[in-house]
Amino acid sequence: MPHRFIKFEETDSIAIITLNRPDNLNSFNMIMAKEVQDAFDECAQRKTVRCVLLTGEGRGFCAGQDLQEAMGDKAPAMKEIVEKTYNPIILKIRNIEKPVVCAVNGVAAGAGANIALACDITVATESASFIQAFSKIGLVPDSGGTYILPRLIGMQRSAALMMLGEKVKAKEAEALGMIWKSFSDDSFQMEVMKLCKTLAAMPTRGLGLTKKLLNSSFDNSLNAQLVAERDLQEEAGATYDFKEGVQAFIQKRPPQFKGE
Ligand code: T3D
Repeated sequence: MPHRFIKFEETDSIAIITLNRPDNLNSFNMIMAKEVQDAFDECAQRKTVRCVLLTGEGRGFCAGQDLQEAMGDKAPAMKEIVEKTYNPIILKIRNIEKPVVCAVNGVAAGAGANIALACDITVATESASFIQAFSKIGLVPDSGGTYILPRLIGMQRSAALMMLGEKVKAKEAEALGMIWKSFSDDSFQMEVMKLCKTLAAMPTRGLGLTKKLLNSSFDNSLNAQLVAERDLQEEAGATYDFKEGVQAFIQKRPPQFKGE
């Protein structure tokens, strides 16, 4: 299906979703949001997809909500925007049982920042930055920001970033533990593809189950989490890739995982 505001391609088992409204720093309108949601559904369904990469076209990653659309005559209610745009995107990112990499290629502001932080492994180019821009226009952080950011960097830092709305450069985001790594602008594309290729060649079912465990980690007691690990270990142990991993280890050869 043709897309208006995203690019969607699959290469070497990696699905690449590129936000594609560069003139507005890839800010979200309702159509782009629906296209992103559909793309995640497609990634979940396609067996060939073993890693999802989310990135942006041009000099920005995403400037959050398209404020022109949000303030226009035909603007939906704010509650509807959040419910139909951002909440489903965050849930699809967290619930897809495949690794989701976010390559932050430039500024990530407002909902754009929190979508980036909701991904499993977020990397950024050195010139990129993160801004909890909501406070600057009198809004509260959405897109799971108040849930995810404190879990990444703690309450004090989250409160300061969310109240002050200051820009955090990629290197600082890495040092704070907000993202996995930052790379030089020159090596960024190469490093991103290297990371995605590595993930796409790994035991996808095991990674998906790991993600499920991480999703429940902060809300579970230790007892409940131990039970969840036991149950999902049984599932992982029944996969083709587990058998292949052990065989390859014993035979001292590289494993050939199928993602099954
Ligand atoms: O209904 C609801 O609103 C609820 C949902 C809320 C979720 C949210 O995400 S709220 C937060 C919305 N986002 C922002 O407040 C960020 C607004 N943008 C900025 O503060 C700045 O653009 C940046 C700091 C991100 C980048 O600054 P800079 O100087 O690099 O770029 P710029 O010149 O400001 O922007 C470039 C163009 O993109 C410009 O258009 P022009 O003048 O070249 O025609 C600018 O208007 C446009 N743009 C940037 N952000 C948005 C946008 N257009 C629409 N919506 C945007 N969010």
